[in-house]
Amino acid sequence: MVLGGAGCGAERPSGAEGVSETVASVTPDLTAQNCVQLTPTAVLAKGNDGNKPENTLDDRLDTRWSNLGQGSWIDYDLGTSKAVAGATIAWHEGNTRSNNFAVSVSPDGVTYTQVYSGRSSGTTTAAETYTFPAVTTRRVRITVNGNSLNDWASIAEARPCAAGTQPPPPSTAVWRGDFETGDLSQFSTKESMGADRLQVVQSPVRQGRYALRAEVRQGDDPINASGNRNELVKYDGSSEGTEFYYGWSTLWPSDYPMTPNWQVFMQWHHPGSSGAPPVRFVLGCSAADCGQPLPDTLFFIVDNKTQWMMAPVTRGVWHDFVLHIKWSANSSVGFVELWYDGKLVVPKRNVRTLFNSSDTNYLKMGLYRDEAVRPTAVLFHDGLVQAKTLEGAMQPALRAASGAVAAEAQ
Ligand SMILES: [Ca+2]
Repeated sequence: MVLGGAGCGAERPSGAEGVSETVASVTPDLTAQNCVQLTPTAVLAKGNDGNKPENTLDDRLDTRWSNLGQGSWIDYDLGTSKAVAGATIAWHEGNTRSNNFAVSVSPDGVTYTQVYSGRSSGTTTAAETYTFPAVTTRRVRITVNGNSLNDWASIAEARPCAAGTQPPPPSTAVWRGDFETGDLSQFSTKESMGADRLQVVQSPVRQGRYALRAEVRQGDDPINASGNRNELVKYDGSSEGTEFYYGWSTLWPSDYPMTPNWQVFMQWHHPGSSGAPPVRFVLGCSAADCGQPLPDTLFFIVDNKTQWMMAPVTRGVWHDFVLHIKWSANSSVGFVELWYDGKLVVPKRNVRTLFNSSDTNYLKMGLYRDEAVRPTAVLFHDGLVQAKTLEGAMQPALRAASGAVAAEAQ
């Protein structure tokens, strides 16, 4: 570990004063790999035991901030909004214990968006750099949820890391299904009983001018298969080794019939025609399947295992989803990560996302439900985007909350 900063004046070039000052202001404070360090203008923390938060900015590994308790946080103010893509942290006693922590960002010190969660290696007292997709933010907060030995949060040094100097690409979207064409032409095909079942409407909308109104009546069976459905299909290239972020929003109107039967509103289907799809979002579960009727519960199911469930679903308001997924038939290669209504609800988790490595899954959006459901149901989808980055798939509200630059081009 080599510390720079104080005492490194000799490293400054001896040229014009203006140049010298500029270089001095960006001299790294601590040695860290894969991190262009940003220098905070202020730091505060949720408590301390006498080891103050300022100690994480003094270029010394023998001083630290410490506070007892899961959920202890330390918060760095960059003074102005900057593009941030990571945090580098030298953990106190980092070679003897692994810390469970999260990084969140905020434009205003009020609203925070989690951008990273994980564990330190537990093998070094040197700084470790943890990266995440670039966001523009003023504050960077590290929240420590205990370590492998106790509930102390103890950090010797830490810095936010700048995003690369390259500007972000104008758009990371690889495909949009946001209905802004005013029709269904963004999709590959549809499985529908007729034009009245899958309609592009101008109200309600979540994004832009148009959204999808999907209706299913009992008996709707356009492909002579199990269940009732009207769904749009997109062949989106979900093949072995590919990785995408999908963002979209769904609205269940206030009169939506909540029944304890499965109702799939978004799925990625395998090439075969039989069996449940490998990735699906489902509303509701029967007593036969879940032990008790769960009529208003959301399920995120991958490889036939529930990854996340949430209840109750609030009807009458838009709900925002962002799914980060790597497609693989290898359960240690494939992964999912999910945000719901702006919050990370499934941290990145390895799981099999393709049934076979030769499969290419395809996306289906609409409504597909147990044929036992009697009432006619109408729901709305909007803003579907498939992107290479989190920022590219974030809904406007989430993007604003995170302070990310709205670099998406229509
Ligand atoms: Ca739209």
